[in-house]
Amino acid sequence: MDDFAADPSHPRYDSLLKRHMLESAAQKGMLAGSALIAHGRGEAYDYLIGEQTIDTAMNATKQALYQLKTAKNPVISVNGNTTALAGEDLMRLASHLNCPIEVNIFYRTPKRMTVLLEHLQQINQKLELNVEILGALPDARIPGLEGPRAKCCHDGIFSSDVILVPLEDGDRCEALVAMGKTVIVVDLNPLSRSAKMGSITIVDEISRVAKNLISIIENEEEVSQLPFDNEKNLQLVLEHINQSLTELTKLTE
Ligand code: PTJ
Repeated sequence: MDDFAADPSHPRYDSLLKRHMLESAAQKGMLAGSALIAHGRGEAYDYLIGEQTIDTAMNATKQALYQLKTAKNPVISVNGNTTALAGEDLMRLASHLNCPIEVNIFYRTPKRMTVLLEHLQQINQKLELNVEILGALPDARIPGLEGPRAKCCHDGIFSSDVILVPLEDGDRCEALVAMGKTVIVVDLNPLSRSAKMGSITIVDEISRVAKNLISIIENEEEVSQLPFDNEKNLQLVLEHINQSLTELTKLTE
């Protein structure tokens, strides 16, 4: 990758690579000013989770995939950080699901929208995909939200019954749930408003989630609907963090 100097044998290689991907995306104008702060918060939670997909996150991932596969109008909503870290895999996922991907950002500027839309279009060409990329011409609004963050596309987010919204803001997540949608959140912070508001919350790092979804689909692994309680799911994540911290405390005694 361009000027990335870290060696794959470095123990923190994955983390350094993600930071570099975000730095490159920032230079291209894809990211919000606070994108790296948001990533840092995610990294802190990931450290506590053990930088791995824990069982309850994999279970939520499979339930999410079941919902996406059986939806009438599924859609994948992406922001700056998500596009930078998992753009290619989410485009592959959209292609498998035959659904649109919509650029929908919190800190909306025409310049960022253009750069993000172009970036996804380049992925379409590079991977020879034909994914419908929405967001350039918003023609609907999410009810209950003020300002530019309410903007969306009628044929994408507005009409969707199941929506995958990684790293989403709590207010918008709440507004999407109020529209009656099944809202699939990806957020490393199990205590965030979005995590609590979502119908299914995958507490895992977005690039790992995207890779897991692709691997389940490409290995033709069956996913079936099982009873899913999001509060219980978040409780299990907190118990995992608690357990990890208890074990770490023992090590320092
Ligand atoms: O591109 P925009 O304008 O839509 O802006 C995107 C950000 C992420 C900057 C914006 O939505 C924002 O400020 O988000 P918050 O409110 O900081 O929330 C981001 C949440 O995502 C936090 O709870 C983080 O813990 C979590 N998070 C950060 N990086 C990751 C993550 N979750 C999963 N994978 C990550 N890589």
